[in-house]
Formats: sequence, C-alpha cells, structure tokens
Amino acid sequence: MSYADLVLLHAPSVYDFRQKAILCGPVSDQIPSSSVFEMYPIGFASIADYLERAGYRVRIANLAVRMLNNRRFDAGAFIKRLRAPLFGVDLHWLVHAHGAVEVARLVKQHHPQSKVIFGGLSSSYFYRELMQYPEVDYVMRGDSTEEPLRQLMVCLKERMEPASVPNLVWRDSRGTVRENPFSHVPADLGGVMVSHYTNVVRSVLRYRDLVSYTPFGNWKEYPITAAFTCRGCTESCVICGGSAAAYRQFYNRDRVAFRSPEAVVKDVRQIGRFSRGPIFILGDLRQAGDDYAYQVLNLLRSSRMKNQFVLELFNPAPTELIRQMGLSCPRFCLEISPESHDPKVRRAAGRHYSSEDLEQTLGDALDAGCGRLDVFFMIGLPRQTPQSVMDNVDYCEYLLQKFEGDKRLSLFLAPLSPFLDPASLGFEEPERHGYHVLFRTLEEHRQALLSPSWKYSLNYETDWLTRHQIVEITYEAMLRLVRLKARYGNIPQKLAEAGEKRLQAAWEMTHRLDELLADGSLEEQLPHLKPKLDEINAYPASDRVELQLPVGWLKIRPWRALWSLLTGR
Ligand code: B12
Ligand code: SF4
Repeated sequence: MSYADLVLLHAPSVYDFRQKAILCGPVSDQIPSSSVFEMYPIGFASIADYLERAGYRVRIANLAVRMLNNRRFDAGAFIKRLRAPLFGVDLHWLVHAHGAVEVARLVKQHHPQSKVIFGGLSSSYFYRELMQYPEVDYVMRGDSTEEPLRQLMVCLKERMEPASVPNLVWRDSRGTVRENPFSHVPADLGGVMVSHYTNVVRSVLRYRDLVSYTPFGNWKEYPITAAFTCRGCTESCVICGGSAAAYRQFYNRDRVAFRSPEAVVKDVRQIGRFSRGPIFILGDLRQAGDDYAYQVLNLLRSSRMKNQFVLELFNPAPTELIRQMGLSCPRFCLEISPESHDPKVRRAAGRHYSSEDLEQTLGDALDAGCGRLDVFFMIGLPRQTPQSVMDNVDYCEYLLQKFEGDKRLSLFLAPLSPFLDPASLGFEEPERHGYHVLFRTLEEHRQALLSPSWKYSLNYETDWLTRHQIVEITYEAMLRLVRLKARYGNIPQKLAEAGEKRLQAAWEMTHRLDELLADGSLEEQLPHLKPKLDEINAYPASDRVELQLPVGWLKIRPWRALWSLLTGR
C-alpha cells in the first residue's frame, strides 16, 4: 500500500458496532449519517488540502463508512497495510469517544513506531484526559489546525521536539505532558480551504479509493455537500458546544472568523464540477452582517449553478432577504430551528424571538418560492415539560393548517441525544439552566456509548424531564407527528407507515430492555436480542428520507471532475 506523510482516520461511534447489541434510537435521524456517525469532519479535507499544498502527502480513510458498507471489512487489517509516520484520528464529535480511542489502539498495535495525533472540538475539550491514554501521542487543540500541523510535520521530519508548535499538547522525552500555548486561532481564513474539494477528487484518483473518501453510507445515491462560511458562531444556544460562549471559553476564539463571499462561492463552483447534488451553505449568512449575506446571494445568482441550495437561518429574517434567496437560489431549501413552539422554552434555550416573527419568516419563504422549508424542534430543553412537548406537536398541526398543508413545509422533532455537548452553557452551568449532567469525563462517555439502549447513553436529565421521560415522550410525540404529517399528506403514506413501524418497535424494545435490566437478566439475554435490535436499527428513519432533496439521475459527474482536474477548468 502506498506511503503517506499523514493518514487521517475516521472511526465509527462505537468501534465494534457490528458485534454489539445496542438500541440506537433516533439519535441521528436528522443528519445524513446513520447511528454509526460515519461522516468525517470536513476539516479533514481542509487539512489534506493545506498540507498537500505544502508538499506533504495526506490520505483520508473513512473506516466508519467502510465498516458500515461491508460487513466483512477488517479495519485492523486495513490499518496494518497503511504506511505513515503520523496517523490522525478525529475526536471532533463526542459521539466518537469509543471508536476513536479503539482505532488509535489499532494504529499503535500495528505501527508502534508511528505517532498518533487527535484533533477536533471534543479532543480540544478533553485534551488532558486524552493524553492519559498510552495510544495518544499528541492532541492538537482548536478549530484551525492546518498551520500548526504543518509545523509539526516539519518537526517530525527534522526529528525536533515540537516545543514551538502552537496549540500542540505532547509528551517530552521524559514522558512529561507539555501544553504549548493555544495561540493559533486565526481571524483570517484566506489561506485555508483553497481547493479542498478538488484535492479530495485528486486523492480519490491517486489512491483509487472512493470509499475511503465517502462522507456517509449512501452518499453516492444522495451526494449532498457543504460550503462553510465561518469558524465559530455568533449565537449562544444553551445546548450547543459550538456556541460563541463555548468557543470563547474552550477554543480560545473570541470572534467568529468568516470566509470571504468569493471563497464560499468558489467552493460551490468546485462542487458543481463533480456533483449535481444539493449544496448546504453552512451558517446563517447574516452572521457577518447583511452586506455579506447579499454579497453571497448575488454571487450565487451570477454563478448560475443548477444544484439546489440549502440555506439556514438562526432566527427570523426580513422579507427582503428571503425574497433575495428565492431570486438567487431558485427552489432553495430553508432550514430554521426554533427548538420549541413555546417562546418561554425557546428563550431559555437561548433563542430570543417570537412565534409571530417565526411564522412571518415561514410564510415569506413559501412566498419566495422555496422548494422546501425545514423546521426543527427539540426535546430535552430547559423549562420543557412532557406536556410542552405534546403541545409542540399541536403547534405543528397549527402550522400545517395555517399554511394550508403546504407540502413544502417539513416539520421535525427529535431528542437532544445522545449527549448534551460538553462546553455548552447547559453542560458548564447546569444548575443555572436546569440540567443534571450524568457523565463528566471522556471515559464515562466512552462507556455510556456501549449501553444497550440510547436511554442509558443520554448524559443528562433536566429539572423537567428524567431520562425515562425523555425516551417516553420522544416516542409518543414522534409517533403523533408522523401520523399528523401523513394525515396532511406531507409525507407519503408508505413512508409514514415505515416510520411508525420503526418508532413503535423501538419503543417496545426500550421497555423490554428495561424489564430485563430490572430482573437482572439483561446481560444473558442481550445476545439473543441482537438480531431484533439490528433489524430495528436498520429500519429507514422516515425523517432522514424526508430530508433528502430530490436529485436527478446523474448525481455524480466523475468524468467532468476528471476533466476539470486535468485542464484546471
Ligand atoms: C457543520 C456542522 C455539522 C455538519 C458536519 C459537516 C462535516 N462533515 O464536518 C453536520 C450538519 C453534518 C453535523 C452533524 C453533527 N453534528 Co455538528 N456541527 C457543525 C457546526 C455547525 C460547524 C462545524 C464547522 O464549521 N467546522 C469547520 C470545519 C472546517 O472544521 P472542522 O471540521 O471542525 O475541522 C477542524 C478542527 O475541528 C480540527 N480537526 C477536526 N478533526 C481533526 C482531526 C485531527 C487529527 C486534527 C489534528 C484536527 C482535527 O482541525 C480542522 C481544521 O482546522 C458545529 C457548531 C459550530 N459552530 O462549530 C456543530 C457541532 C460540531 N456538531 C455537533 C454535533 C453534536 C453533531 C452531531 C453528533 C449531531 C447529531 N446527533 O446528529 C452530528 C455528527 C455527524 C457525524 N459525524 O456523522 C456539536 C459537537 C459537540 C461535541 N463536542 O460533540 C457541535 C459543536 C455543535 C452542535 N451541537 O451542532 N454537524
Ligand atoms: S446551535 Fe446555536 S450556537 Fe450552535 S452553531 Fe447553531 S446557531 Fe450557533
């Protein structure tokens, strides 16, 4: 197998998920990944692009997708065949706490001479604890690790101690853990993500390995991609580990760093060369001010791209901006997350706007010709009671009536799961926000992921909802919502039936697991339940199916991609 200077590995959430008997629950229904959380951070592509431009060879291997798509795929044997002095493992999302450390263990087992580096937001949060695992040599902190990594590559090549590499946590020759200053937090992102999508296409061809670069299980059927507008966030939602408050306190970022409108639209053009799938412009465009938002929209308009765009709003927007979205991105899909129908709950969760303003924006989006309008509500918020969750479903019906069952209106409700994010205000100031945090350490979260039911991996309760109530009300409310959508014709009857079947079977299984736990026979019975658990986990999540935008038959354009690589056009 060919040599690389750095191999970036993405682990599944639970390393041996194929052997384990776990009821996953609706933890990932609203993202393209499955409960294996097989999507790797886009930062991998950015790191690879930056280091390749500096003359290094970087290879990405999405082990999670490979394990998911091929039940016989042997991750250990695959890792054994790789050759590199440095292996990077992302622990960006805490849901990978189990898999990431196990993958590091495999790397050390097969390549004891190679170094292992961790990075991502969760690594940056748990860096001290991570350094206690013998399989972790380095942790690189922060949301912008491209340049510090380049400096580390130089040190490794020159056999120098990395004492001057910013953001790096490492062990010196006496085994003492050293924390270098966390000083590389750039405000200017001009030097990164210059050609990361083109670089991915080039690497797929170089290593003849599309699977390892595939972002999630069925990406070839549904090739959604994303263009990033920034690093950080201007908002401070209580449940979010990527909020302004979290970035300030844990990731040393005082201010959001924005990419220029030109850079964002350049990404979009790069994507258009190989994909006709939807493109998600991540982050509310108004974060950098209204001018920025209009500039991006104007550039998108002049790009004349045929791909469908997904845009997001953090709070209601003026009618004129939404009209502009419709003009620049015909059939655009708009996403907004009021979290709760109840303004008191919404405010307690950190979103300060009225339902009237929300409804005005929803109406404006439909009038502006949006192709779909996704509205997300959440379970597990401060001040939210079981009754409030059920009232939220009633509010969904009210919206369907108000907008006359408009088929473009898609309403979603899901639990905050499996974890309340570390670094979020809820996690850091639990009493203030009514949270009870059940696990604090990385190792506790690692073990929690192995629980037989998602109920026991939840790392929180609230003053208003126990874990048991979160699970019960989730199934009750989600079932009612599926039926409601079917009644209003917002989802096809068949999809509703499949969704209902999945929710009902999973709900019953949570009760069965509780009974077995209570009578002390869970451990003995679990292996017998595995086939049933696998079957339930494999039922299609109707929310995920509903979230997929229609794509034409020619979704990926491999020859066009190859041509543009060869010709630079
Ligand atoms: C965009 C986004 C997504 C996109 C991801 C697109 C992608 N492929 O990256 C989508 C919508 C799919 C998503 C999904 C999820 N997300 Co999200 N997401 C975000 C968001 C809004 C922005 C992240 C971002 O802009 N990154 C910028 C890119 C360029 O950087 P990056 O990928 O992070 O990589 C850099 C560094 O992190 C680091 N790095 C990363 N990996 C590695 C590895 C090594 C070895 C090194 C050295 C460095 C390194 O270096 C990179 C380059 O500098 C943040 C919130 C925020 N404001 O930050 C939440 C956030 C990261 N997501 C979060 C969560 C919880 C999730 C989900 C688990 C939610 C769920 N239950 O479904 C899923 C997981 C999906 C999966 N893996 O399958 C939490 C994470 C909290 C935590 N600590 O665990 C955050 C903080 C907030 C939130 N609640 O949404 N998410
Ligand atoms: S959840 Fe709130 S704080 Fe977190 S990234 Fe989204 S808007 Fe920002």
